[in-house]
Amino acid sequence: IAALTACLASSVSAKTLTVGFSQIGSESGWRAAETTVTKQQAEKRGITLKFADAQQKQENQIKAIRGFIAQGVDAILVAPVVATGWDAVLKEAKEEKIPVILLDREIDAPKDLYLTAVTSDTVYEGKVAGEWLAKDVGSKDCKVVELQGTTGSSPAINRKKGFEQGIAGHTNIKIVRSQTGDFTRTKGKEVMESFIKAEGGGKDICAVYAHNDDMAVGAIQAIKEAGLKPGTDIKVVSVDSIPDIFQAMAKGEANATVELTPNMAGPAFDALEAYLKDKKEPPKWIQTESKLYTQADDPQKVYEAKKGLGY
Ligand code: GYE
Repeated sequence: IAALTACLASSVSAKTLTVGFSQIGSESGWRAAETTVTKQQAEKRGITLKFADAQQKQENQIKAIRGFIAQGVDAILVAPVVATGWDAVLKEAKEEKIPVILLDREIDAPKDLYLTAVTSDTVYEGKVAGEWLAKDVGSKDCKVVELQGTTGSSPAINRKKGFEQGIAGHTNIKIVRSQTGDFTRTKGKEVMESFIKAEGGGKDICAVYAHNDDMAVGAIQAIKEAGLKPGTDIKVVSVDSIPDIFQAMAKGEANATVELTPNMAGPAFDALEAYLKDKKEPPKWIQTESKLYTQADDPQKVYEAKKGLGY
C-alpha cells in the first residue's frame, strides 16, 4: 500500500501540464520569435503546448480560449490582440478554475480575471525612444511622423503616450502625422509612402518613430524609394530590437531601437509552475527588461548574437 501511495503521489506531481496558447498571429519578427521561444520553453519543461494562431482577430482568440476550456487544459496563455472585450471569456475560464496568463500585451479587465501578465513596460519604451530623439536633434526643429501599432492594442496606446512624454517640453519637436501601420512591414511601408507624399516629398520630415521595428524596416524602404537617406535625411527610431533592424543600423539606415525579450513564456511558465505546485500567487505584473540600442552599440555584433534567440 505504501509503495502504491508513493507511486501515485509521484505520478501526480510529475503529471505533465497541458497549456493552451492563443497567439495573435505572426505580424512581426518579434512575434514569430515569441512563438518559437514559447514552444522551446514548453518543450524544455515537458509541458504539452496547444497552439492556436488567431490571424490578428480577437474573435478567433475568444474561440480558441473557449476550445481550451472545453478540453480542460491546466492553464491558458494569451497574447491579447486588443485591450478591451475579454471579460466574458475570462470569466468562463475562471469558473472552470483555469488560470490565464497574459503575454506581452495588457487588457482593460478586472485583475482577478487573470493570474498574471508578463509584459515589458510599453509606456517606458515609447518614452526612451522620445528621449533619444530629443537628445539627438538638440535645439533643431524636427517634424516627426509616427507609425502606430495595431489600433486598440496596449503597446500602440502606450508607446504613443510614452513617446509624447519623452518629447514633452521640446517645443522644437512636433508629431506632424500619425497613423496605424498595424505592426507590419507592408503597412509600415505603405503608410510611410503616404506620409512622404503628404509632406511634399519628405524633405521636411526629420524623423520617423515606429511602434515596432518591422514598420521601421518598411519605412526605410519607402524613404529609399523616395530618393532620401534613411538614418541621415530621416532618422529612424523604433521598438523590438529584431535582427533586421541591427542590420539596418549597421548600414547607417536606422538609428535607435528599444529591446524587449521574445522570452515572455519563460517567466510565465515559472510563475505557473510555482502557482500550481506550491500555490504561490505571482505578482499581477511580471515586467521584462527594456534596453536602448543605438548605432554606437556595435549593431553588427548584436545582429550576430540575436540569431539563435528565437529569431
Ligand atoms: O512589439 C510588436 C508585436 O505586443 C509587445 O506586438 C508586442 C508587440 C511587439 O507585433 O512587434
